[in-house]
Amino acid sequence: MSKLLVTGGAGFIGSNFVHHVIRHTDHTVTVLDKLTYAGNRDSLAGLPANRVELVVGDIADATLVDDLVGRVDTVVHYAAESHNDNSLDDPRPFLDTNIVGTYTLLEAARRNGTRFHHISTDEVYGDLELDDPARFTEATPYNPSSPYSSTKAGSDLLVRAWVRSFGVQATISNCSNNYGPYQHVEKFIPRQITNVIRGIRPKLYGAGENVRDWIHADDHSSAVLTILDRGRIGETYLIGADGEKDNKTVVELILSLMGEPSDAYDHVTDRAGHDMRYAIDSTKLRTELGWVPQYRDFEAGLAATIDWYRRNDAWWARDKDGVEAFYASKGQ
Ligand code: NAD
Ligand code: TDX
Repeated sequence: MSKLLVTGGAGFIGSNFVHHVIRHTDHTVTVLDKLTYAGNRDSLAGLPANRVELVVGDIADATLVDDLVGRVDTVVHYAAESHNDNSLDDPRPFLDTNIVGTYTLLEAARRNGTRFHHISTDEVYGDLELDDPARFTEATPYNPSSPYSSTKAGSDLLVRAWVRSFGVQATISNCSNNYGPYQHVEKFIPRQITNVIRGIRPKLYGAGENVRDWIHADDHSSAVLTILDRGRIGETYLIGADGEKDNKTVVELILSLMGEPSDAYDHVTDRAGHDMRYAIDSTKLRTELGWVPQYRDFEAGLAATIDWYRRNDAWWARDKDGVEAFYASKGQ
């Protein structure tokens, strides 16, 4: 049994990880989360109080972080400003949380000798052409495009430097696009599902040819547990489940699963600097650590996600109007 500190555990992937840990291990979890617009304490509702504690605070608060890190065996660092569109509007919080926050956690892990796992994204590698046979591997050079992905790249490099210079016991994972329950309605899949529920037409940026490599959040969680169990210190592991789909295909699938005509969507203003394609080669994680994804049927996973949003209107309704007003102001 281990004591975990999960930063950002009230966000989308962090809360899915906390649910996964409670279901599949006997670890206890302290969540450190600032509860920004993206954090929601209701995402942790129903979890056992003797195993999950929520501390509301900032990962850049050195005193708080040092105290919490000193009380656990392992830090799993999910907290971040995570949305590309927001980073184009106001990059500053991305620097504060993704760079300074990660630095603050690393210093605490260094002082306390605590095992550290850093959660990152495939976006640090930039993008691929649609017809490129290549996929990202651990050896792909960093080439981030947006303020979001550049701050995630910076945070990854800080982790590598703290391993090399100070001997911090850290691993890194870079995962592809996640879908599943508890994802904020600003993101692509929940935005379109909740649009259809509200009678709003889904909104596709540009031509909708951009490709994302979808993985269920629960598979991301099992991969992270595998790395915590068997990962080699100082190593990076790419996490992906061979789920490449273009955005147009995903919107059309959402519409048809929800009983609407599959062409009932609008093309809107494209994202500035919009990455064309992400694709992960997760051979290292699969062959060295023996990880296998469980959600192999995207359509079934998407149908279950649609069902979750239909049943949990109260979880997302508070955010919907504000998000749509923000996008409308940008012609999106
Ligand atoms: P999210 O925006 O849903 O959640 C982020 C959480 O971090 C929120 O609960 C928020 O309140 C918290 N937070 C933000 N700033 C904080 C601060 N200064 N101190 C403490 N807590 C703070 O994000 P997500 O989609 O769940 O992403 C989680 C992590 O996974 C991020 O590091 C992201 O880069 C990475 N990632 C995401 C995806 C994806 O598809 N969403 C894919 C690969 C990697
Ligand atoms: O309304 C929309 N219409 C649309 O066409 C929105 C919100 C998005 N899109 C497109 C943009 C992307 O090509 O859909 C794709 C997915 O968009 P997002 O959900 O914003 O995700 P993305 O920018 O790919 O980044 C996500 O995956 C990698 C997460 O938000 C990041 O945190 C993670 O690092």
